[in-house]
Amino acid sequence: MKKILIANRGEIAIRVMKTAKKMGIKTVAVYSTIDRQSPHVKFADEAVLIGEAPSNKSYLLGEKIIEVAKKMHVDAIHPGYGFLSENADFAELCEANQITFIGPKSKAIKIMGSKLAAKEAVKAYDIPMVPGTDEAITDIPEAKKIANAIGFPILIKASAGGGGKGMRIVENAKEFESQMDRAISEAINAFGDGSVFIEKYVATPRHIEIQIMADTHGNIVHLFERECSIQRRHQKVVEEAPSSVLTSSLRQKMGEAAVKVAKACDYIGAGTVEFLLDEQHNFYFLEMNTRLQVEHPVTELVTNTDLVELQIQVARGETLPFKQSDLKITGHALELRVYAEDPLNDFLPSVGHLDTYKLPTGKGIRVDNGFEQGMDIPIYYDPMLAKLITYGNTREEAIELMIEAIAAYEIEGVETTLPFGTYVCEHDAFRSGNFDTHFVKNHYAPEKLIEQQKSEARIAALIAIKSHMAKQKLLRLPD
Ligand code: MV4
Repeated sequence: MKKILIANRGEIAIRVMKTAKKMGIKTVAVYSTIDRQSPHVKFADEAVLIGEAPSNKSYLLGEKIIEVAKKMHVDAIHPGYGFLSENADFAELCEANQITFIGPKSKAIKIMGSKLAAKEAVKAYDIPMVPGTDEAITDIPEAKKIANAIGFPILIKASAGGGGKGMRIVENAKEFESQMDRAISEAINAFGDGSVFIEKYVATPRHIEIQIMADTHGNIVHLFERECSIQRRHQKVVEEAPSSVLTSSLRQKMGEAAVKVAKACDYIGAGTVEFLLDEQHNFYFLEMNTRLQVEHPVTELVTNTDLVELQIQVARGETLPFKQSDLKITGHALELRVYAEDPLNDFLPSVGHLDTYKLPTGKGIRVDNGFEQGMDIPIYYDPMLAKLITYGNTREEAIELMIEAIAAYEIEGVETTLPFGTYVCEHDAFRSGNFDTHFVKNHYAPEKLIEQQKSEARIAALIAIKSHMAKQKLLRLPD
């Protein structure tokens, strides 16, 4: 593999190119008109304009990207996350054109893209799943009987959904029919597929996901968990590894279950198996993400691996360089997604100009960044500027370092989630490890952030006055 095309933009395109360069592989960037001057274009060895700013006129144009790949004689395409990364047709199109898709086979993408197909595939593997139905509901009265047997509240989920899209909570039997009608018509509208199923609603879960890696020789390992419960409307904001609630025995059980899920769909490459963990620490398989995830760096830091390098090695047909027993967790890593969103204004996108943009540096600090000072933030794409990642010997160390790194990160011109990161890191519920997927809803309000910022400003002022007075005293000492 001498040359790869990265079918993505921003921080992840750069992240992938860094590893490619380290491995002596040439890189080709693709870009839209608005991204002409973007860092990912400058970072690549070669770059090709593929279309207009809207994603469906550039980064989502699979055929156009294949055409560029052929013209540039690339051996493989890395899709990053989002865009074409979980598009089974695109994976197939790559292979049909003798270009390696750095990811799983289209069959695995297809299975996991359908929640019902995923349940069907893992059925024979003894994977714990939330009580519910495992076929599309066609008979509503029959489904209501099942719902009554499971007990309310229940959750209706769209088979074609995922990542929280197409879900509906039903509190009691009275609402069942009307909610079911709505869920089906929403699923038809959103996904063109009205298949829905029901599950018992797990009210206060943690979201724990397991990173897996599989080669083409039948070896599958897991690289332990990431705790992703700190999210807002299904958008993760803070992630960490390891989770402070898993015992080593639970970790091993969840890891083994994740490996079985990968086996069930003949998985190849890097993948993530999502679980819910309830208050009694029962875990349930939710879905599998068939891509490299945004939050992969926390796993890299605690396992001392390079997941992109492993993806490329596997895509070249190499055997995984380690066995399960070679892997262990060392230290603790935290990731904050730095979005150009205003935490004081309902996290609305705060697009604009980056008047000042300076990254924090230092031991234990990693920034996976896609932006630079002087840039405008395009309105067309996800407003994530960077990921701020810290690593320490302990969770406390990683949290303290995160607070320091946020303070050293200089951004002027747009509002960002940096202050929200400080808020989370200083919150007792987060620090104690005692939180669930409702953390933001339960513990965050803009007023609290303002209050925290005021009290920090007061403390800073007090420290300044104290040190000023101390100096005055020293100066006065001679009299
Ligand atoms: C659930 C659930 C409770 N009970 N399923 C949301 C994303 C998708 N992967 C599945 N999700 C959920 N499924 C049952 N049976 C709660 C969620 C959920 C959630 C899961 C992980 C992280 C954040 C979440 C936020 C709200 C709901």
